[in-house]
Amino acid sequence: MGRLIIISNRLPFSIDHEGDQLTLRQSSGGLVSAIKSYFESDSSKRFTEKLWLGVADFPQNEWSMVSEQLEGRDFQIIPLFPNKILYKDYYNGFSNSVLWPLFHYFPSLVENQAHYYDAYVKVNKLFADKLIPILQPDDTIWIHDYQLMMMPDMLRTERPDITVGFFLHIPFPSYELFRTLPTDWKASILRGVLGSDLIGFHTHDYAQHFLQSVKMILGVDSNFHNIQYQDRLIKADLFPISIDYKKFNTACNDPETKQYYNEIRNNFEGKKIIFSVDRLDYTKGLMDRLNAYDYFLEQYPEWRENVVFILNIVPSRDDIQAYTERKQQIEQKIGTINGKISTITWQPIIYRYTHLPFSELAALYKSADVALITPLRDGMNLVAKEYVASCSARKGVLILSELAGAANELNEALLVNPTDTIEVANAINRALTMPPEEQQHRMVLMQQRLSDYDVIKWVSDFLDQLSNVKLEQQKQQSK
Ligand code: GDG
Repeated sequence: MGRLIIISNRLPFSIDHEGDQLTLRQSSGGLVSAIKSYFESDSSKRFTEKLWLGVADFPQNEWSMVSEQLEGRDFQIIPLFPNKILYKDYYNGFSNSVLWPLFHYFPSLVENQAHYYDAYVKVNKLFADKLIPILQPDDTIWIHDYQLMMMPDMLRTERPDITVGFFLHIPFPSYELFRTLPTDWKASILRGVLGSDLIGFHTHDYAQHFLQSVKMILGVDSNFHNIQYQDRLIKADLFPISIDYKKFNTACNDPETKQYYNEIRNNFEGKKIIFSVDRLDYTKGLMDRLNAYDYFLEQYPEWRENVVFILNIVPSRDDIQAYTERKQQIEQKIGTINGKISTITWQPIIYRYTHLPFSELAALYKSADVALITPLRDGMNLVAKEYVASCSARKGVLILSELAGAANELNEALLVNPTDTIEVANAINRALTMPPEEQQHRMVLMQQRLSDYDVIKWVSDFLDQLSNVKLEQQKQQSK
């Protein structure tokens, strides 16, 4: 087996500067944790080398210092340094002001600007051009996410025989929504993805939406998950991403996490804890969640002073207007709720706008009696899975939006429509009063499922399927 090349918009680490010293900090997204866990596992030994291509968050003149710090790692880094203006139009522009809102069913936030599209094509080309000269025939290339949907075809055009997988981490919207993109753009995006041999989605619905768009826009039919396109077999299938189950399940063995846990429980002794953590994003349903909690406290006043909602919001994309406006609205709403019913000794919402260290996040997961996870749309939502894995005493209740991909697997959660204030408020009351046996029953089933299909299985499953597609293609060609 040859080399494995992972490609994502960003490299899996960022740089902290302290005086002249540079330190590397691993990024905390789901993809990075998944791939890192796989790289560290025995399963990855089937590849002779591992490489990661992505945009660097440091200037080009720091690369030699950074590369010194990377020595001894089990994978090589290939950094890209695109021009800042071009990158902004590609990332803030096309990726996050066209594809992100459209694919999450927020068409009114889409800004179809031609220069955003042009930048998207150019940056995808930069990625492809960086890779093509160093490609070897037995490389396995795995491209990730909506920022790089055109890259597979750009590679295929230059090297028709390569092995390329593509995985979409966000929903693929229904055809009715996807078709609202300008004609050339939507066709080019689909053709771009079809440069892959295997195309992965989190859920069956996303895969079906993609196949329907391919049929309606390009006139290309599919047979179950198989597409025959330009004389090549391509598969579009589902691979629900998972988590490092063991890491979350055993996190509380770490002394620092244990200490945080004890502090949290002592601080809120006698009170139930509801917890949520999300990036600041309009897709996460923060405003609807706050409305539901507000309504819950009105409808069930017996819970006042007996429950606390720890709401952690992680800064994100704060140079896009749609994000900054929402931050103000959310903080205003939190202030209104706290101002309305706090007492001298109790505050209904503990709000923080920060990125938590892992040990604190793990302690909060374990302390929470209820996790309230109510995105308006979410490709998967790993926080829901991490919470379930962290409840090692097999207690705790997950309230989960039915519009998150994770709802397909975590069906023992209390599933809610995140915009239905009354339903969410009632679910909070139900979760807080759920008998321990029922909590345990639901938790055990969900934990079993997650530990059976953990993140290493997810990666291996995708890569195995990718080599199977190549074998099937060879069989077809030899007929
Ligand atoms: C995409 C899709 C899909 C969050 N806050 C903190 C923190 N996190 C970590 C969580 C979790 C990850 O970030 C967020 O998980 P998401 O599922 O929301 O994933 P994203 O990477 O944002 O987004 C999403 C995912 O890809 C995977 O395919 O599920 O639907 O949008 O792992 O633990 N980690 C730390 N402190 C925080 O404050 N340490």
